[in-house]
Amino acid sequence: MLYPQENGARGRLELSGVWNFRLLASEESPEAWRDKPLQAAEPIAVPASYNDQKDLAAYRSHCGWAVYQRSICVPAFWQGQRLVLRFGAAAHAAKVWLDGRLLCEHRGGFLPFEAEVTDRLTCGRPALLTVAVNNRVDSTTLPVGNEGGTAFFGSDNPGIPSVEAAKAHRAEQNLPNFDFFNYAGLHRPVVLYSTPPAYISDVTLVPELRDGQAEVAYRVATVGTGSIEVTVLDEQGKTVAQAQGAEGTLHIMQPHLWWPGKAYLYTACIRFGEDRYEQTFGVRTVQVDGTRFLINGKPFYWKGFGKHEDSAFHGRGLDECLNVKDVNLLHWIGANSFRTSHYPYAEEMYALCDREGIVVIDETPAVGIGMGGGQNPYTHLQIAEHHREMLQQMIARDKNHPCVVLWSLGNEPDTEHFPEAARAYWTQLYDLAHSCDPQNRPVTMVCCQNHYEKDLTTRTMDVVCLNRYYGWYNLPGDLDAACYALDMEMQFWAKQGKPVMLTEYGADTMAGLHGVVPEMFTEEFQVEFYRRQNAVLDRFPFVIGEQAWNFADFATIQGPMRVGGNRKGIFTRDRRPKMAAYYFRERWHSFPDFFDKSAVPAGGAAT
Ligand code: BDP
Repeated sequence: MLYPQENGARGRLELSGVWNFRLLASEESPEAWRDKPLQAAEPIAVPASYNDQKDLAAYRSHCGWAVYQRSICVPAFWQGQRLVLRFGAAAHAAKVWLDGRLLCEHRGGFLPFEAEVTDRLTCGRPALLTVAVNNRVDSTTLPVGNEGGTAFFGSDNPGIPSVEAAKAHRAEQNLPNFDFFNYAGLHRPVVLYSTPPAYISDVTLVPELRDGQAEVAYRVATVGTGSIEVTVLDEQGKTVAQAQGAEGTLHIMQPHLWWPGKAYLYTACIRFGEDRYEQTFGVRTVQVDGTRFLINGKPFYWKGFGKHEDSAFHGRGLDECLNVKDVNLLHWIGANSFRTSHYPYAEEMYALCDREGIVVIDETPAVGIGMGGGQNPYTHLQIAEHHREMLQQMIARDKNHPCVVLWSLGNEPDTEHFPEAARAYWTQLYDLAHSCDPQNRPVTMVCCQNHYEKDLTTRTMDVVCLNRYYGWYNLPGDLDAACYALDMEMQFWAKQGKPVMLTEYGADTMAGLHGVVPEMFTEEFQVEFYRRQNAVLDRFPFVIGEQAWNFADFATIQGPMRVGGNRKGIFTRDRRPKMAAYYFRERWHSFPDFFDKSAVPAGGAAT
C-alpha cells in the first residue's frame, strides 16, 4: 500500500489533533454512536495511545471498545478527485462509519488500512467520522492475549471472583501474552488524501547490481487508463534514468550505493495521466552467503538494539521528534541497526532510516505464540490465516525501503515443545515471505531461550536470531556460568553453518543504582554482563551481530518482575544514557560496520 503523499497531483488532509472520545463499558455497543455525536465525550489527542492521556485506572486498564469521533470536511476545490480515508494504524481492531454508514473494518493494530470515500463525501460539506477501536488481545489476535488470566503466585486463589472469571475465560481483563504494555488507540496518522480519478495504486522497485551498474526492475500498478512514464532523479535532482510503460528496467550508470551509515536515495518520479507519485529507493543488494550477511557484497556486522515504539504520554503513538532523537542516539552510540520488535513500526520511521542509513529487521506482530500448561499453540491458537495476512501486508507496505534488509516472521514462539508442529507452521510462513518479497530478502524468526537441540525451526532460517538471557533469567547473576553456557551454545551453532545474531540479551538496570561489586540491577552489572558476553561472541566468526535488549526502558503490564516497566534499556525511557551506553559507544566505534569476521580465529572454552 502506497504511503499517502502530497505532491502536484495529490492532496493530503491531516486529521491529527484533538478528537472526541469515550471508553465504552462491556455492555455498550459502538454502533450506538455511529450516527450521532458522542455524549459525555472527552478530549483525546490523535495520533497517540489513549491510555496515558488521562490519569485514570479506567484509561490505563480499559478492555474492549472505545469510540473516537470528529467531523471532517473536504475542501470544495477537491471536487472531482478520488478521495481516500487512511489510517496508519489502529490498535487492535477498528470499525469506521461515515455519517452513520459503515465504511470499513480492520483487524491488526500495526499496519495501515484505507477506504475510498469519493462517493461517500460531498466536497465542501462536513461529515461525521466515527471510529471504534477494540484493544482486546486473545487467542485469535496478533499479538496474542492471555485469556487464562495472570500467573497466580503460590496458590490458584479459589473463590476470588476475578480469578474464577479468568479461569473460566470470562474475564473482563485484557492480559497480554507479551512483555510490553498493551497500548491502544489511533496510534498513527489519520489522513484524507486525494488522487486523480485514474491513479497509481502501487510501485515496486527491485535494484540489482551488474558490472558496477544498477539495473532497477520496476512495476507500476494503476487503475484507469493512461500511459506511464518513470524518471529517476539523483539526490541533486539530476535525471539518471528514464523508462515508459507499466514495467521494465531502469539503468543507472555509476550508481551511488545505499550503505549503512552512508545512505544515498534516488527518487523514481512516476507519471500516469494526471497522477504523480514519487517513490524513493536505494541501490543496494542483500545476500546471505554461508555464514556471512552481505550488503553490497561486503560482510556486515550488526550493532544495535531491539526497540519499542514507547514513550511517556504518547504511549505507542507516533512521535516524529522521538524518532529523530532515537536515530540520532543510534548514531551517537555507534549502532547501525535495530529490530522493529515486536510489530511493524510507523511508516515514517522507515523513511527516516532510509535517509539516515540505519539497517532494519522488520518484524510482524506475531509475539506470544507459546502457552503454559503443556498446550500446543499451533493447535490452540486461531492465528494462522491472520499471521499470513499480516506478513503479506507488512511486506507489501515496506518492500521498497532500502533500510529493510531482513524480515522477521515473529518473536519467541514455542519451537521446543512441539518441534514438528512448529517447523511446519514457520516453514510455510518462511516460504510465503520469500515468495511475496519482490527483493527476496533473507528471512528469520527470532528464537527464545530454549532447548536449542530440540528446536527444529530456528536452524532452517536464513539467519539464526537468538534471544538469550544467560546471566539474567537463566543463571541469574552468575556471569562465569553465563559465559560458559553461551560459549557451549555457540559450539552447537558452529556446526549448523548459518550466520547467527543475538537479537536480545540484557539485564534489568535501575538507572542510578550502583555497586562496587557488580550485582544484578546495578549499572555496573549491566556493563559487566555485556562486556563478558560480547567477549564470547567475538570469538565466533559466524556471529554476525549483537542487538542489545533494549534500546530504552519501556512500559509493561504491572507485575512482580517489573519495577515501573522493563528496565533493560541502555537508555532510560526519557533517553538518558546508563553506564552501558558509554561501554557500547566505545565498543561500537572501535570497529567498522563491515569486516570479515572469518579472519577471527574460532572460539574455545569461555573464560
Ligand atoms: C524476551 C522477549 C521480550 C522481553 C524480554 C525481557 O522477547 O519481549 O521484553 O524477554 O524479558 O523474552 O526483558
